[in-house]
Amino acid sequence: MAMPAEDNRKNTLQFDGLDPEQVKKRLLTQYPSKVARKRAKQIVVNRVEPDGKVPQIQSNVRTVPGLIGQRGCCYAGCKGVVLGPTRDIINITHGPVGCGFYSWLTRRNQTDPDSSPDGHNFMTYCFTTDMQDEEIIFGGEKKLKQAIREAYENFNPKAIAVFATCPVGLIGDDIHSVCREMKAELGINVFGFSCEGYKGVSQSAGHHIANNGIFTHVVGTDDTVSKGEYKINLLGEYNIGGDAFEIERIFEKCGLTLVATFSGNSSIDAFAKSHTADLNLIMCHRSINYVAEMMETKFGLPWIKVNFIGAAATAKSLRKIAQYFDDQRLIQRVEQVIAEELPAVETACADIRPRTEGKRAMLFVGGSRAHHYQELFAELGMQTISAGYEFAHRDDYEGRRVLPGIKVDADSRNIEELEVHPDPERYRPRKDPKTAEKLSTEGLGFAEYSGMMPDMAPGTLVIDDISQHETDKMIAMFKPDIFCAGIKEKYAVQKHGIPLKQLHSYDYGGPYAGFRGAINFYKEIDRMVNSRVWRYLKAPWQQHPELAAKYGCDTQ
Ligand code: CFM
Repeated sequence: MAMPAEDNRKNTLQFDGLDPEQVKKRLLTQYPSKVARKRAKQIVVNRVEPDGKVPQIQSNVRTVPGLIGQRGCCYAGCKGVVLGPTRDIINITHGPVGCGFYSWLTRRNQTDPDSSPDGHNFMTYCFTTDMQDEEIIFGGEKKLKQAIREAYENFNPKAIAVFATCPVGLIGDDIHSVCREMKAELGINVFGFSCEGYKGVSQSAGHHIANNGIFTHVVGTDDTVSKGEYKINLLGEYNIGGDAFEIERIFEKCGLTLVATFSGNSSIDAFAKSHTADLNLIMCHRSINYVAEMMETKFGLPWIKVNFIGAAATAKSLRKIAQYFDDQRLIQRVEQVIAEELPAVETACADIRPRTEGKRAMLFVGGSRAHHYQELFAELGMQTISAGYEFAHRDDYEGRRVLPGIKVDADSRNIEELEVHPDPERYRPRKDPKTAEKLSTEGLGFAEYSGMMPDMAPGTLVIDDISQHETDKMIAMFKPDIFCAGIKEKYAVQKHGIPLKQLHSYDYGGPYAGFRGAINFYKEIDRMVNSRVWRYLKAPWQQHPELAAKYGCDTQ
């Protein structure tokens, strides 16, 4: 295809004549020496060796107290991220009302209730036990039981999940025994997650706990095989701004049968039979790789990494799926879909690219998008000069090749690793070893993810768990054309006169996945980086000379 998604990554980055090591030093100068030493391991000047090896970056460690970071909590990762997007499980937050309320409908994970026969959609309700002093002192199990019964009587759901917040862990409520008791009483699936906010160092711990729970209590509970050819699951796609709808449209056009998505636009029945599919596709490696690994061990279902952010990446991922099924009909159909979809993308890109070419982006978000969205910027001819994750692990930066060398520390040891064995009856490798080997040598890449850093230009700065201080410094030094992060960062960054694109919520826009999503993103970025509004911004002292002040970025 015509779009040169790779060309930005070839040249070593020049930081406006500054040596990137120098830039790193400047980021650290104001820290006390102990903090500077720690942060130095989390700020890395990228280098890519010919075999794809990159320097080591420290990640998934505690944030230094006092630094303003971007992270969320374990409960947010479990309830909000992984389980939240499933429309027909009632998710009860066991805790004070704020945890439930502020994690309710704030993530823009969309769903289509009409695609379930019963039309259930509980996402529009906020369920919480609303713990009070009395429960904190005398225990909250009684109130939790009441809440479960009440939810069941009012809504008649197929399943209820319970999420523990910080105080639940502190007072020692046994949510799992309550769930077992309620499961027996009500005759529906009731299960709990010990995802107290303080566990682990970020929401990443919550992802793992959610993966364990959904695998133990739901996956494999229904052996019904879906009708249709080429059965796949999509893992780590949460339908933010309608992304999953666009991906589903493309799958359908290609003739692929989507058994389950974990967990955008999903239902519990789909999870229950997801083990009957023939291939797992991982979109967001960070949040869901555990489910893919466990399904492979227990049911023999292999996984490959895909990326539907970026038109070229979407085409590449579709070709990988077709390569896996190794069926001429599918291969042709996929090629036909790509040929049908690309012209509109190319037209949009050709129109916009002259206005975005050469502009510079910084991306600091989550555990996968800081990587995926570099594709879309590259298609626009823009360079990512610095990027980092909030809570990803070394494998998301450096690739899974580093997995054996990752140190297990006290914080990661807190999160249970399930022991999984092949299912005596249902374990079924989908490819014989010879075919699997052949597909691997042809470049299919089973269970492989090479991470963000090998895809970034040498000399770019990779910053893990960036602080607000470092954000301000980076902006002051380089004045990027766009900064990508979330709502917490948005207005602080925009006060520098730099537009901020929210890559979590999409600023009420999207979808950005797939072919149509790419077009939406090009238009949005064009609008943002070429807007004149920033030039009209005047600080009070610029209009009233009696005031003496300077922009923070001019004093750095
Ligand atoms: Fe995966 Fe996500 Fe992300 Fe994530 Fe998230 Fe999100 Fe994200 Mo916000 S699951 S790691 S915990 S792609 S909510 S849909 S945007 S930080 S980069």
